[in-house]
Amino acid sequence: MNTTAEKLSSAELVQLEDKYGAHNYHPLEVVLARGEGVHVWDVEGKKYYDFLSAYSAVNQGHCHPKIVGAMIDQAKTLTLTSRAFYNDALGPYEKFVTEYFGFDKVLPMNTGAEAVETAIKLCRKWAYEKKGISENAAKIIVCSGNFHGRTTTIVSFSDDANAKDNFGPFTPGFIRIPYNDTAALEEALKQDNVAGFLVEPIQGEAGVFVPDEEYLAKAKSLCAAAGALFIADEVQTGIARTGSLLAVCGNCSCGNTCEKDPKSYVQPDILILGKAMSGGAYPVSAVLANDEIMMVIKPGQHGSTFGGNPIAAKVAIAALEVVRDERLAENAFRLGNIFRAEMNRIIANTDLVLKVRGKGLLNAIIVNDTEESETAWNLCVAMKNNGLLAKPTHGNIIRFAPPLVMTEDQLMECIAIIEKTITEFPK
Ligand code: IF1
Repeated sequence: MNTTAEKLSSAELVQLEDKYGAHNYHPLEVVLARGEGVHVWDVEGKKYYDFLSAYSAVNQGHCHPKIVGAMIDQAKTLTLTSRAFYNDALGPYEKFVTEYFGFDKVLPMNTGAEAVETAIKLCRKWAYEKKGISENAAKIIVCSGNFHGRTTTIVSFSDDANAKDNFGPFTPGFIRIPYNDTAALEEALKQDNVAGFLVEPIQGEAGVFVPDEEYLAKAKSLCAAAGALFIADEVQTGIARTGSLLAVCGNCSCGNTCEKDPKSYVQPDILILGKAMSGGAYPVSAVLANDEIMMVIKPGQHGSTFGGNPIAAKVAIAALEVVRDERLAENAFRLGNIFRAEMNRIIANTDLVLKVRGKGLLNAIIVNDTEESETAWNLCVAMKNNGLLAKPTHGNIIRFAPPLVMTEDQLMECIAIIEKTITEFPK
């Protein structure tokens, strides 16, 4: 087989992955070859609406020309220096990103899981050196149903058997409490040696679970009172996805972590970002904190060969400028309200879907069947055939997360596809 000259079919490409790749995913059977804005095309040229956005990494739309342009320019100039030397892109990026999110310092990494690991290390070091917790005793509170990535330490505090089983021995030092439960948090914070509380402002993998309105603010104030760090994992919820720049901005869609609505903005002690930091063009993640926390890390104590490389720096600036210039938070806020209203209208006329929930353009529908059933999967296959790509999570939940550059007309077209699929779905 000539892999360069010959154009392979979708079926052949699926076979190649099956034969030569580890089977650590179960993809929907569609092989994508091109993307632009809210659309992707498969190998045979069929066009789809992308309603997953690479798990919210492609918030700015596929192949955004400004982001791709920044990447190409920098790729031709200087790609990697390592942090053994300074480079001319990192400093300007660090100034930009810290001002953008309102923190003193940033620690640049590449993937979401690495940024979560960074936050855990930072929290522990702070606890030993500033809070005076005795060596190796620090504990971090986490939530049941959490998803923070795939490293050994991160799966150590997961309660998802599939993510965790037979990957032990596990890293100790975590206390797990129910999500959206401030009484449980208050109780856990009474334990000795608590260094911090790591939380997703909306639980993604758990099925887009939006906590009560007051939850994050209450959690932050409980942490502050107990002298524990409030650590927000916004890898999935951040960068305008939920209708505000960050999910911790609450209901303010102004696009900044501003003080315009200080009632609703809950500033984390440590903020974790990834995915859409680059608009999906490049792996870029970041940990943000103020000096009294970030400065506990000294040279040689943490880092990454690629973290903060010149391409990442230029790509992230472009991607965050797109979010601001194109007012993506506001668009996600507005379209999200329309989407849920339309879903509720559809739900009123069908037994197949029980509920829609979410915030901004991070939403999910609950399919009226068991977690073990194939119904949600089959619905996704039918939507794919009708030209829209989404993926089930936890069996009976379908996540809907289109790129935030979508127009209202496009959204209405997508809603028509979803409605048609549900209406025509065999009972
Ligand atoms: C996969 C879900 C999304 C995350 C939060 C850290 C990370 C993630 C809150 C790690 C990653 C992913 C990874 C992706 C599936 C996915 C996901 F279904 F699991 F919940 F987005 F919806 N914190 N989320 O959501 O980031 O190391 O992957 O860059 O394929 O496992 P990463």
